[in-house]
Amino acid sequence: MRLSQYFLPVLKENPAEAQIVSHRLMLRAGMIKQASAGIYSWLPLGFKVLRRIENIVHEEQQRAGHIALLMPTLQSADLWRESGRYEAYGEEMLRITDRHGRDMLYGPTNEELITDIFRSHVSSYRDLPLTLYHVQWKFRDEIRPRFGVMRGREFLMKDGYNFDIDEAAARHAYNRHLVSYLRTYERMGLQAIPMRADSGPIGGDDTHEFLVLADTGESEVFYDSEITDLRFGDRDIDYANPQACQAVLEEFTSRYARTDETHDEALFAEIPQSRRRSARGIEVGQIFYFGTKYSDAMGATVQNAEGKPVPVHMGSHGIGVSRLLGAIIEASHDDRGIIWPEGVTPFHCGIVNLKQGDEAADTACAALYKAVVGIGLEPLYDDTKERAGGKFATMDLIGLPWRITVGPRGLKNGVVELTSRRTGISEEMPPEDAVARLAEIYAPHR
Ligand code: 5CA
Repeated sequence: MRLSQYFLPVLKENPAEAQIVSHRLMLRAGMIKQASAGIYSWLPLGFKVLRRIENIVHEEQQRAGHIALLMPTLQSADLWRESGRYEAYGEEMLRITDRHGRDMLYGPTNEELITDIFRSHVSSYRDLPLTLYHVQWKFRDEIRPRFGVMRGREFLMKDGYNFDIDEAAARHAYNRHLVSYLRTYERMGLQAIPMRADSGPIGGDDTHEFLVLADTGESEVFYDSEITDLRFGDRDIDYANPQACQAVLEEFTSRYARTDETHDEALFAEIPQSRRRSARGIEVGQIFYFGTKYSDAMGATVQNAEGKPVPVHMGSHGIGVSRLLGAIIEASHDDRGIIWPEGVTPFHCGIVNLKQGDEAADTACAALYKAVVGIGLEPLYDDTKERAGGKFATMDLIGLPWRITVGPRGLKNGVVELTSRRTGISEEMPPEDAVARLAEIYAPHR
């Protein structure tokens, strides 16, 4: 993409309404625009990152054997009356009446709708296990929407639902989700720590939240510092193997890590003092096992091997897709702007032409652009007439992890400059070497 042809409405000034750095930087980098309280338009740069995050979520869900579908945003109140949650959900549910006077709602979550799909089409244990998921907009009429996309009213969530014959199979589904979430967040350059939590209006008694540590996080958390040394890495896990998934769950949940709702002072005190931490965190996902809560209420049964009808065991599993943009920026920025991890960056590199209109520089930039596209990467080429300082400031603000700077002086010696946004280190090299380096850097992210 050439910047002169793109739509990147960056702001020079800090917007007064933004209280935390991610909100400020998303507005300044022209990624989002507030449409009304807690509801945002996604401008091209923000939309690109949102799609990258969503794609990683899809890839990792499918790797774990989960199946994508798409349910609507508007739901009938009748299903929620069956589960008993229509009244219980409270003020956060946006209730709507259609022209025929029918009660509808904008879905805050989808347990009822998915259970209805399941009971209409599945009747035998032979069709299990089954995990269905979608990535869809949700609406929760939060009393205090704030911090931009972090606590929105309309937000994008991946929500998945498992259906299993018994508790053991459902626990495997829970563990499988935990493993796939660890992989998902690490691909986005994040460390998200599973912590024992409270299940709230979703229900059930087994639940973990995934938290990214950040001073601006809304959750208070308590943990054993040893947990921050754990990495999932690129292990090749067999998701169909219950023992393998259980072992990962044990590795990542055996140390103390809890949100304030489930915090236990006595247990916490058993950790050596030097390892006790209390901090703040951003909740980027949550997994639940709730057994037969919804299948009992809504009559979702299957015939077991003996031909007897039994209620299915279920869980639900959510990832805050739009919130993740804020969480990644909170974890990865400096005073000049965002620093995107390679896995989610909107463009793979920036190309800065120091002297637009200079024939050698223009030709070299055009050739570089072609070469970067040729290896399957997306560059953002600043071909505007802006002075060099302004071009650098924009690139730093929008946070592309790599920048290639092209100027007449370097070209005389046959070199361009490759700069890392994270370290600030620049290296001179021939243009073809810079392209080869980018290919190497991005190889693990394909
Ligand atoms: N049905 C379950 C799992 S699918 C569920 O709704 N879980 S949840 O309530 O924990 O939401 C899942 C994730 O959505 C949360 O972990 C959080 O990352 C994100 N989320 C929840 N509320 C908001 C909000 N108001 N703004 C942005 N993201 C949110």
